[in-house]
Amino acid sequence: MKGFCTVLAALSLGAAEVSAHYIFQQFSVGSKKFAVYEHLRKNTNMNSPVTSLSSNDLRCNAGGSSGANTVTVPISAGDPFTFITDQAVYHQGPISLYMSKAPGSANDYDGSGDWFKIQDFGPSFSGGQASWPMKQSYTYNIPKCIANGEYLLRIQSLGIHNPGSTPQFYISCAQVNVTGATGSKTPSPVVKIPGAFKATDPGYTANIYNNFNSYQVPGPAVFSC
Ligand SMILES: *[C@@H]1O[C@H](CO)[C@@H](O)[C@H](O)[C@H]1NC(C)=O
Ligand SMILES: [Cu+2]
Repeated sequence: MKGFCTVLAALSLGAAEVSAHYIFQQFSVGSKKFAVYEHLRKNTNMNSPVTSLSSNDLRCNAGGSSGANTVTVPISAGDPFTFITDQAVYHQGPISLYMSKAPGSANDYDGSGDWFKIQDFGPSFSGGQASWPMKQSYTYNIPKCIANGEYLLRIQSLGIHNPGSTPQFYISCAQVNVTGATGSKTPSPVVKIPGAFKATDPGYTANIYNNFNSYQVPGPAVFSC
């Protein structure tokens, strides 16, 4: 896997400088783009993917268990936010967005509580070929019906480009303070991370190169208001 990625990176950069993986490192709220890692927890692994389904690093990546160096950003319910990478996502697979409410402040929250999924960016199919949403930015909106308060907002790119070897998780968490929400619904279904993903999930074991005509994104059903 390492070799494969290095070759890809070298090809795409065409230079001696070989970059690590794409990293979700920047966040914006509406059209306001913040400094790299200002509101995202910084990973300590150059975004070398998390591959263990039982690791706490699945929550907010290696180094992401603490928000001590991260500033929580206010966001109005219903407003758009964007996760931005340093270079476009280049591994095929789904992108998902999750939220988990901090019991107190987001800074102190390790992500051990309940998570709900608010969006999947999956493939589209045409003539037996899948097209994956591999981009440099992913935008969605904070649900209006959740409760106000501080949350971890998590993006996950699941790399399933090497069928037969372990799929890879590329993750970042933002810390957001939701205001103006109605609190009229309790998000469900919820899952724990780790725990949400199983080695038997069809969307985890899928072979994207062989008769690939449908896909079920791993994790819980998407919650919507
Ligand atoms: C979150 O918003 C509430 C309501 O405006 C405010 O009282 C609280 O201080 C905010 N928390 C942070 C970390 O900004
Ligand atoms: Cu890779």
